[in-house]
This record gives sequence, structure tokens and C-alpha cells, in this order.
Amino acid sequence: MKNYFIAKSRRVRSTPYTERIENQGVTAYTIYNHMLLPTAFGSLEDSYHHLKEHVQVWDVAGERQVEISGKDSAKLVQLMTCRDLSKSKVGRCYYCPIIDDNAGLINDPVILKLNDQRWWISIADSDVILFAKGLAIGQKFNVKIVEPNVDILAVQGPKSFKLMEKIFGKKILEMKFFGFDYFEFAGAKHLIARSGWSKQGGFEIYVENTKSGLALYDKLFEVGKEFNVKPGCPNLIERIESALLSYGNDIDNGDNPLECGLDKYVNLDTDAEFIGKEKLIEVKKKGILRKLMGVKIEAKEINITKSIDLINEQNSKIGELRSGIYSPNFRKVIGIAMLDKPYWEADQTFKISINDSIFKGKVCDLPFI
Ligand code: THG
Repeated sequence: MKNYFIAKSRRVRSTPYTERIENQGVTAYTIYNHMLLPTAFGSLEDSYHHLKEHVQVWDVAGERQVEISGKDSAKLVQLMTCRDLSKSKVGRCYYCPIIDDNAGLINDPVILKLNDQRWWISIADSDVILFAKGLAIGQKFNVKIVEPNVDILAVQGPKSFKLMEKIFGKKILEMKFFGFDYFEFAGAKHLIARSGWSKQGGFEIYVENTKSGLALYDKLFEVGKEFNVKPGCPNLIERIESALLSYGNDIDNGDNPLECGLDKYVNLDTDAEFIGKEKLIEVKKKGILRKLMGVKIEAKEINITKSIDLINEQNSKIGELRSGIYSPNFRKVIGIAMLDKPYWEADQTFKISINDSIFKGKVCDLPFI
């Protein structure tokens, strides 16, 4: 596959860390929320093995925040998500599908409750701020909606705990998964959460003070030497093996959260008022007609730039592959696919054409085992 350069401009926003990662050898970017998001530092497989064994620092500033504050902020945030946030607590993160009136996914952010009248929606790649502003205007809500200057640094990998402890002290280890708290560094307070887009453990630092954040960036590499720290980024192999969904790739506005296996984050039996509730109740009653599943394919290589049809023995389309990569762990291509009813059962077989060759594959449950 031939590769092309991304032409940088003001519209394709750089991050405060761009200069640093370019000095450290970033080799590929994608665009995420109109911002540069690194996708490779050389070999994906080398980075995958490193992430599973050591610790990496990631520039994920592209995970932008939509800040909603004011008297009606809780109402607006609830209106946007099908997850019941009525019992949500300050100091916690919540993975929340945002849906429209047709129950189509608008985004799948992490929502942070900063206080009763201030929330951060840490978004995947779609313009949630416009949806929020539209709703607030229509509902005449008393809220302020902005994209604050927050640039997340993720510290991921099994040795992230030792590295962060060295810089911030033992207290950082007390945080539970998806909890957050404030920690001081170089004269500034930083919100740090126990979260991140890998399943190797770690933290996300929501940097608001760029000067202190850059000093912290350098400190992480200085102190991290003994833990074999490297610059990294969300790793396609690791995230598919871990079944972390990517909005725009695995799921989009044409899918509802029940089709995407996000049932855990759909609350239809409470008083929570949100857009798309009636539609979701109807979908749940009728039952879904497609389902997001894992697949394993007897191939050594794949490069997905658009969805690829999955075909059964009768040569009918039974679904589409949306993401995929060769997995060193399973020694075959694994991927995330939308399967039509009734072909979504585990062990269902299919054929797929990759680079003009036909390969055999099998449907499996998510997460992969
Ligand atoms: N961190 C932050 N913001 C983000 C992401 C992130 N915004 C964009 C994108 N990632 C949003 N998507 C996800 C998808 C999955 C998870 C987080 C963000 C995730 N899921 C866990 C899981 O699936 O096991 C746990 C969810 C739960 O049980 O609550 O972590 O990575 N700041």
C-alpha cells in the first residue's frame, strides 16, 4: 500500500506535544477531532510487545473535552447519553454512549463528573460540541459549553504504576479504575484518572497547564529510563485484542448501542431522560437485527481502509469487517465485524477476500479469548 503525507495546517491542529513526539520518531498520524493523533512510532508489533511489558507515554490530546457547566449541566449531559447518570459521583469517569433520536451512536466518550455543575465529556472522533450546543439552544438550557485547553497525556503499560508512583507518590496507587483525583507537579495541579485506551493498565493526565505539562512530559521520560519508557500511541493490535471500540471504525451513527454490545451502558428502566430513549425501548422490544462480534481469519496480513464483506457458503453477504490486524497472540488476523442476524453466533464460518485472495474466518465473542 502506498502511503501519503498529511498536509498540516491550522485546521489540522497540532498538540503541545507534537514537537516532542516528532523529535522522538513518530512515523504516522491520523486526524482525530481535527487534531493530530499519532498512530505509529515505527513497527506496530514492536510497540505492541513493548506496551505489554513496559510503559509508554502517549500524546492523546486529540481526545478533546467538551466542558458543560452551569445550572442545567446535569440535565444536558443526561439528555445526551443512554447511561443513567443520576447516581454518578464526583471524581469518577463513566463510559457513556451518546445517541441521537434514532438511537444512532453520535460518540462513545468517557464522561467525568468534576462537580455537580461541571462535566467533561472526553470525546471520540465526532463533533459532540455542536450536538451539545444545538440541544442546549433548543431546550433553552442554562449552560456554558466550551472546548477547554486540555491535552491528555496517557501513561500506559504494566510499569506505568511504578513510574507514576516515583513522580507523584504512593497516593496515586490508591485510585480505582475509572476514578480520578488531583496531583501536583511543577507548581500546577493535574487531574489524573486511572484509565486509558489500552488494557495494559495506566493513567491519563488531563493537562490544563501546558508549561507544567511539558515539564511533566520530560520528567516521565527522565524518571522512566529505568522502566524502559518509550513514546507510544494507541496501538491497533493491542486495542483490537482488548476489544476497545473505535468510533468511526467499528461503530458509527448508523449503529445503535445494543447492536454494538454496549448493553451495559444502556439504562431503559430508570427515570433518566435522554434523546433516543423511545427508539431504544422499541429496538429492545423488537430485538436487534445485527450485532458487533469478533472474528478470526486464517490470514497473516490485512490493511483495512473501508469495510470488507463477509460471505457465507451460499455466497451471500452475512456481515462486514470494520477493523482488523494480524495478532501475534492469536497468530492470525483478528477483527471487529458487524454480523447480520442469524449469522452472529460464535463459530459461524465465512469467507473474505483480502488483496484478491479468499480466506476463511470464524465469528467469535468479544472480548477475544
Ligand atoms: N480516554 C479518554 N477519552 C477518550 C478515550 C479514552 N475518548 C475517546 C475514546 N477513548 C472513547 N472510547 C473509549 C472506549 C473504551 C474505553 C474508554 C474510551 C474503556 N472501556 C473499558 C472497557 O471497555 O473495558 C471500561 C469501560 C467501563 O467499564 O466503564 O476504557 O481512552 N479520556
